[in-house]
Amino acid sequence: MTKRALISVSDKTGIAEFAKTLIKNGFEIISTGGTSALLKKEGIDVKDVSDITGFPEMMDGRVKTLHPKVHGGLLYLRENPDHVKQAEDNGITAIDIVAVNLYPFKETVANPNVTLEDAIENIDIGGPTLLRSAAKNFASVTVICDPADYVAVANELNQDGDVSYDLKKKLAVKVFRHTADYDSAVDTFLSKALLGEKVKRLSFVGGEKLRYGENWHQEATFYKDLNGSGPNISNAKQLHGKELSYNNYIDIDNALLTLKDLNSKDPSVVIVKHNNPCGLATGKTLKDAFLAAWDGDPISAFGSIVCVNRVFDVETAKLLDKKFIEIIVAPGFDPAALEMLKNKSEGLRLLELEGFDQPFGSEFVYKHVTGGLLEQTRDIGLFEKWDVVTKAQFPDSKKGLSEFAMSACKCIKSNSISIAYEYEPGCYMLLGMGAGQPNRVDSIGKLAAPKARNNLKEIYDRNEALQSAMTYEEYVTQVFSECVMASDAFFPFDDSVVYANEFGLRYILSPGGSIRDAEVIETADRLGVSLVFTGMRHFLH
Ligand code: 93A
Repeated sequence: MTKRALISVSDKTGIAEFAKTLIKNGFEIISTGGTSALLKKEGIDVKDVSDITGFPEMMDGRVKTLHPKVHGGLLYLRENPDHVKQAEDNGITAIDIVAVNLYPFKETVANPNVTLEDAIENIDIGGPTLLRSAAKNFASVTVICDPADYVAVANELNQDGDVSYDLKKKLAVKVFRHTADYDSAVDTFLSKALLGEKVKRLSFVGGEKLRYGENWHQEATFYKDLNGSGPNISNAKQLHGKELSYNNYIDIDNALLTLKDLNSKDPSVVIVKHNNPCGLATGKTLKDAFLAAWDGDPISAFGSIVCVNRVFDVETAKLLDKKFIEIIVAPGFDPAALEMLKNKSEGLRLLELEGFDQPFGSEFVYKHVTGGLLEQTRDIGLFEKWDVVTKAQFPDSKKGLSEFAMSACKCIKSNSISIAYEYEPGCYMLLGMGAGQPNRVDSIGKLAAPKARNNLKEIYDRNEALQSAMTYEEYVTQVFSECVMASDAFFPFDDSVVYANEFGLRYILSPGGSIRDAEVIETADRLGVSLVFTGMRHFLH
C-alpha cells in the first residue's frame, strides 16, 4: 500500500529535499497551504490536506488539519481489527510519517513590541496536535518536529517506508519534550500578559541516580541542564574512576567557579574541600602552581578535588605519588600522566572538561528553598572601583595579587577572608582562608591568619636556606607584611583591621560601604595599615 507523509512546516529549511527523498521512496505527500505551495514550486507532487478532509483550510488557517481524516489516520492502532474496520468504514487511510514544525511563538514574543493579538495568532494548535497524535502512535508513525532530523530519517528509510523502532521512540519523546516546551512558552507569555504573573520553568533531564546524597541515608539524583552550555559538569568526560557522588558534584562546581573567576592566563590550580577552595595558586608551570596550591592547606587537601586550567602533565602527576585526592578535573591529560594516574588508584576520578575560557552558558544561578526557588544573575566582576582610602599607600604593583585575593574570596563561603602571597614575581598563592563563619573577626583571627602562619611553618621547616637566613618569626613577619588580605564584604567595625594588624598584615581589601567606614579608616590610619575599598561585595552563602 502507498505510504503517506503529512508535511506542514513553518520553518521550511530542508523540506523540499526531504520531500523528494520521500517521493523517491514511494511516498504520497499531503501538505498544508504554504508548505504545499513551496513543494509544488519545487516540482514535487503534493496533495492538499483539504483534498483529504473535504474541508477547505478556513478561519485564516486556524483550522487546517484538525479533522478525523487526518487524526484518525495518525492515531488508529494498525494491529487492532476494530480500529482498522472503523478506519475503513470512515474512509480514513494511514499516515506513516509526519513532518511538522510549529508557528514561531517564542520568536514572536521575543519582540518586546509584540501585540497580544500577534502573539495569540502565533499559538499553533493544529501543529502540536499533529505532532502529539503521531508521537502517541510512535510504533507505527515516524514523527519529525526538528528539521535536523530529516537526514536521520532519510538514512534509515527501508523498503516499507519505515525506520527503526529505536529512532521512532526517540523522535516521539523529542516531540513531547518540544510541545511541553512550546506550551510552557505560551504559559509564560500569557500568564504575564493576561494575569500579570511570572512563571519560571526549568528543564533538566537524565535523572541519573547517585549512590547516595549528602549523607548515606539520603537519596540523590543528578539531572542535566537541558540548556546547559559553556564549561559545566554535564560536559565533562569521565576517563577513569568510580562514579561521582552528590558532594563531588558540588565540589567540582566550586572548583570550576574558582578557576573561572580567577581567569588567569598562567597555569592555575585550585584545591577544593567541602565546597570551599582551600588551596589556590598560579605558577610558571602547572607543577609550581600545584605545589603552591597544596602549601595553602596541606591538611585540608587530603581527599580533595583538584581542578587545573592546563593539560595535566607527567611532572604534576608525579607530585601525587603519596597524596590522596578524590578527583582531578583538567582540560586534558597527557597520555603518560593519564596512565600514571589510572594506575595510582581505582577510585581516583579523572574528568576531562574543556572550555574553561568560554563564558558560562547560563546567566542565572538558582537555589531551592523550602516553598520556593531563588534566582539571581551570576556574581560576575571583581571590583567596581579602586579607592585607596588610607594615608598609607597601596602600591599598584599589588593589584595583581589583590585581584587574586578577591577572586579566591568570591568562591569561599561567607564570611570569607583570604590571605594571598606573591611567592615568586607574578605567581600567587592562597596562604590562608577563613570560610563560613557567622562573624568576620573569627574568619581572620581564628582561621585565615593562624592557618597562614601554620602553612609558613611547614614551608620554613623544609627550607634550610631560609632557616639559616632568619628565624621563623622573622620569616612570618616578612611574608605577612607583603601579603594582601581580602574580605568579601565590608567591615562592620574596626576590629577586623585591628586583628589583621596584630598578625602583621599591612594590605587590606574590602568592598567598603559600612556606616562605620570612617571609623575603620581612622583605625587603619592610626595603625599604618593600607586599605582599599573596591565597591563590590561578594557574599556567597
Ligand atoms: O492554525 S493552526 O493551529 N491550525 C491547524 O489546523 C494547523 N495545521 C497545521 N496551525 C496549523 N498547522 C501549522 O501550520 C503547522 O504547525 C505549521 O507550522 C504551519 C504550516 O502552515 P503552511 O503550510 O500554510 O505554511
